[in-house]
Amino acid sequence: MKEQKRIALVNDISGFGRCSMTVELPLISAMRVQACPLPTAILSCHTGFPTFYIDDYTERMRPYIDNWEENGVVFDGIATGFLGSAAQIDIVLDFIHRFKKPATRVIVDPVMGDNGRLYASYTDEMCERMKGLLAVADIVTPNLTEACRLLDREYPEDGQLDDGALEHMAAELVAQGSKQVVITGLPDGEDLRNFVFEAGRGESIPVKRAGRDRTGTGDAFTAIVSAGLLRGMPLKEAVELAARFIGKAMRYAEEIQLPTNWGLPFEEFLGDLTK
Ligand code: PXL
Repeated sequence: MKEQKRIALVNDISGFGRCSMTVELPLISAMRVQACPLPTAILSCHTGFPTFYIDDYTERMRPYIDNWEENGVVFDGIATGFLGSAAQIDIVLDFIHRFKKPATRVIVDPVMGDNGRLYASYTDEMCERMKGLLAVADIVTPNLTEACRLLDREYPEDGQLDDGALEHMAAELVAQGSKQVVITGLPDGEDLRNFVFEAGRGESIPVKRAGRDRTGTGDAFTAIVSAGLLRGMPLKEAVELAARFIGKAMRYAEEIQLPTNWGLPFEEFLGDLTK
């Protein structure tokens, strides 16, 4: 019998700047997976703007989740992203305990920082709680900054690590609970690579750098990989699809001179994901 997969998305809704939920929803829908938002906060613009209005949703998350349970909603996947406080991480852990069935894939993108620095909102307590989230994850997708912090390691000054070192890090992350790890957006000379680790082995997948770093690329990456996995794609194939899609949107963003905090003009390329 044909069936459609369904994923819960735990992330914020930022009205302008194309990150988190507003990126995940269209990309996952384009990949024919049903996407169900569980908002963590509502922002006018994401935090990469000079000012933003933020409505923290922590207090409303529990009754929202209770109602999903009352209605018997079931998910094939749960993907977590930007979380605003330690209390919120506890709520997400409880949500996963209640909704994770044996076949549910839990994808944790530990959105904590970039370029060797944690986001201003990220406290030590949140870092410790995030480690608890790794323990219930099937797949984690940190960038190098996040992987280093989760393992209490120094960020390498130039951001460069060889595959041997990455394999050690990924194995240590797997020891914290997940089965698959992708360390994303690694600087590789002039270009980038993603490091995919599963079944005890790691592999670098090179990617051509396509312009300046911009907001929302990590969210697009996790969205495409999550939907790909739910649709039965091997992890490496899902990572390659994500990297190709993001590269195309990044090149177009440079062509139309889009400010980096306006995110990815992914709307132009949604058809690539529907194929
Ligand atoms: O793309 C990660 C992200 C998610 N959510 C909010 C953000 C950012 C990055 O700046 O500000 C609110």
